[in-house]
Amino acid sequence: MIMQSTKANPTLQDGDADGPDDANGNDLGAGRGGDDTQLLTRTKPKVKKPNLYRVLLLNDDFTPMEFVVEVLARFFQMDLERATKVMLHVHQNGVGECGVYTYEVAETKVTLVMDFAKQNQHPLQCVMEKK
Ligand code: TYC
Repeated sequence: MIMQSTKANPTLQDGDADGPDDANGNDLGAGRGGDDTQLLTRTKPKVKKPNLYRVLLLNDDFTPMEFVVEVLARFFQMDLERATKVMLHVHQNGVGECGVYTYEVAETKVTLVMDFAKQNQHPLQCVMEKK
């Protein structure tokens, strides 16, 4: 028994408790079956890990160290000790991680940092990369 392709609506997926479903969540027909009143009942918790992205700062020769520390404190909630360590790591290694976030959060952080650097006429570069 094929019910309805449920790909587009996660609330409808795998809602039948009567037996095996195929890879698309369609009821394969074993068990009680045929009970459309159960279509909206999720039986298996569906847990998906989000894709994660590192936000990185790049070193340059011109941005003042104190400005980078300010960026790390302001946009990445680091205390001064942590921010100073990360800034020095970037200064010495060329690149360093500010944090790991979901796509939208990482993208927002990059935009905020780049806008803040531009406003202050510093060439600081902030990028994201998939983990
Ligand atoms: N290299 C810079 C300086 O000597 C400091 C700096 C650190 C710049 C980290 C950017 O992401 C950076 N003033």
